Amino acid sequence: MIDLATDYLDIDSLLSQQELDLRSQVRQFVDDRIRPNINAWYEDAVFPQDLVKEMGSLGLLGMHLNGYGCGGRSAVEYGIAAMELEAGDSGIRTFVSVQGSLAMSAIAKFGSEEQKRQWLPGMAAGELIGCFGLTEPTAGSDPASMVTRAERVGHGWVLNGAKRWIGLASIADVAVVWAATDDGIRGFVVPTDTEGFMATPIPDKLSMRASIQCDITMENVQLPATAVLPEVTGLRGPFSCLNEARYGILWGAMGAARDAYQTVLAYADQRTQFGKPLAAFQLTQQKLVDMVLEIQKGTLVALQTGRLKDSGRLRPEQISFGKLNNVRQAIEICRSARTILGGNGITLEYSPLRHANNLESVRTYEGTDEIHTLIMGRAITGIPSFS
Ligand code: TGC
Repeated sequence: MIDLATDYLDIDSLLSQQELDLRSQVRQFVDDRIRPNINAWYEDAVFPQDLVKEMGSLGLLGMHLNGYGCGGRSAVEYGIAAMELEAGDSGIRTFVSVQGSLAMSAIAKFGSEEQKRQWLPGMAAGELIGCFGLTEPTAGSDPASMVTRAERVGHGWVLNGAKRWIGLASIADVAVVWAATDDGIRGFVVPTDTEGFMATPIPDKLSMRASIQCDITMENVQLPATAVLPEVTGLRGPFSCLNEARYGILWGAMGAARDAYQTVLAYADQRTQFGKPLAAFQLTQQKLVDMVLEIQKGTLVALQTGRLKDSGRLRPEQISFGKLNNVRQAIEICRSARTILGGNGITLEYSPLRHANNLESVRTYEGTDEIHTLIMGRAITGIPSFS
């Protein structure tokens, strides 16, 4: 019999045995390796780099890509993994997204055979770390206004510019950097030890503390002709990679929400006030029910989005639906969960406020709430409001 507290609509019955097995495997990894340590990593602002190879061994890096040591998993399987990882912490899921959906997918989609052979197997194994440089100090929602430039010099290229909020850049071996050229925006595969390339972690974050986000500066970074991603010109390149990352996020956010809900469901059962458990109060039950409604709806949105993706029918505008809805609802769920915890909810002992703080980054990167609203508005009305 299904447990209504954990799976009210029996969504598990929509998953295959292979999908359920993968979920169990990633959930076990999160229970064993992330949950016991996450509070210390968050408090100390540490990204657990020693987990990278373990995640590679589990097949979590570039898991939805084919060949070159990648997992060849379905979009739904990738989403399920993102959900379990983000139930642990958004910072860990972010690493998997940046590595697999951004850096690796850019090389897999648009790279030369030589670039794929050079980078993808090591990145899939977690032996090499990648990052993805699109956002700039003055170009966030509007990447078309980027000022980073690549000039052809002799047989190669010279890169100059700056990027900001670039996940994992200070520990990355390779950066996929998008730059304006005379022919339009192009992607470049840049080994991070190239002279003139520098990545500096952004300090004092109140969100995503168990992860690393960096400023990058590039001063006369000299690259060979073979550094350019040959198969794409224009913003379609980075946007195609953002589609992949946004897709993972709409699953991941529901993982964070689920963890917050489960935390306070247990707490409300144990914690007694006015002579009865918090769970017996009507106001608490309303909060818990609202969480179940939104987690179940959001999970169905994620699953349907994944099934569309696996059948080759998913449109970017449909990804915006899930990214906007699921992250927005997840933040509300985590904040509501915090209120059930009372004062205890402001400590790291309980996960909801950590998740809510992380989700502030998640709602901002890969397209803000506002951008996804306007993408949907354009899809519905046919009228672009940002140009
Ligand atoms: P527009 O100029 O009309 O289109 C440019 C070209 O791109 C194509 N395109 C897409 N292709 C694939 N997927 C999508 N989702 C696409 N969206 C647009 C489009 O067809 C066109 O192609 P072509 O061949 O005709 O030139 O641009 P737009 O008007 O469609 O887009 C406007 C807007 C606001 C939606 C877009 O600029 C946008 O999405 N802005 C948000 C950017 C964003 O999400 N930035 C966050 C990046 S996160 C990051 O950099 C950090 S990485 C994470 C980490 O390191 O932690």
